[in-house]
Amino acid sequence: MTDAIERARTALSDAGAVVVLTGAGVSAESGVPTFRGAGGLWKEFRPEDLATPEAFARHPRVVWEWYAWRRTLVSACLPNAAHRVMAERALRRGNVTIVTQNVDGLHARAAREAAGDADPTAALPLEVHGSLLRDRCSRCGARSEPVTVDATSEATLPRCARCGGLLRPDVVWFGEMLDQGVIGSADAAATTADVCLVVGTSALVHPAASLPLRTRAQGGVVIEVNPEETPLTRVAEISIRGLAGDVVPVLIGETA
Ligand code: BV8
Ligand code: ZN
Repeated sequence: MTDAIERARTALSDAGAVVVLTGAGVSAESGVPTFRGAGGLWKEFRPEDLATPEAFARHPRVVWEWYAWRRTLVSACLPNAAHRVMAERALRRGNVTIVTQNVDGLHARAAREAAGDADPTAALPLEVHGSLLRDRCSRCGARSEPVTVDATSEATLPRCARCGGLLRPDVVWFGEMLDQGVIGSADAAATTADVCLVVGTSALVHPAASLPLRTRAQGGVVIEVNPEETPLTRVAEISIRGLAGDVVPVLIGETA
């Protein structure tokens, strides 16, 4: 076991409070494509063409076509070992706040599966960019369970049962404010954590990317798990080159 992994295990084991920040990399081994890496979604599509309110206003059918495809893809994916051990640790120790930039619902699914008949709350993530598995009315804001979207024409796009407004995926697009309650809770967790474990993010999207800096600013330890270097690598006290599914169970699994 490398020295970095040993030091990370010790810091995580000794920690009073842990905040975990995850990005698309934690779901890569579940088969969910990332955004910026090789084969990433932004290689094939342009974010400004699909993940902005302007794009949705201009061509809602194309935007829905992309999100409906992602929703179908994600619904067939399963949580991997990294999602599972994070949920199990959060339920076991009660001192872990899971913050995710992902909209794939896999952390929440791992929490419910790990909890079984018990209360999953301690392992449910703060989804700072919303969820692909929820709809929201673009007119009145009402949230609803996801519908099967027929994006073959604008006339078949889903509409709000309450006001008839066009439904949209309940995710945060570029240029949109994050839910202040959610990002506020994430910031509070980061500001009081002894350790911030950052798994599978390119650390390019704000304000999520600044959460580890909040932990470091108050003397906490930042640990990064990523096969590649990122802008956070020089900020992290411990940076481990590796895959989430391999490294996270070693860092916080049952035996850790
Ligand atoms: C806001 C939509 C303000 C949902 C997403 C200039 C400087 C700083 C900030 C800005 C700026 N210009 C504009 C901004 C603000 C902007 C931003 O940060 N832009 C960046 C790109 C420069 N932010 C915003 O617009 C945010 N809102 O700031 O509002 C405001 C104020 C007032 C009034 C109005 C507004 C909103 C941000 C949310 C945007 N929505 N997606 C969706 O469709 O999914 S962001 C998108 O990127 C995804 O949601 C994703 O969550 C996010 C981050 O990507 P990652 O998760 O990190 O994924 P990525 O592919 O990049 O990286 C994967 C990593 O995993 C890699 O490092 C890879 O090496 C690693 N990996 C791969 N395999 C594995 C692995 N790791 C471990 N194991 C593996 N197996
Ligand atoms: Zn409505």
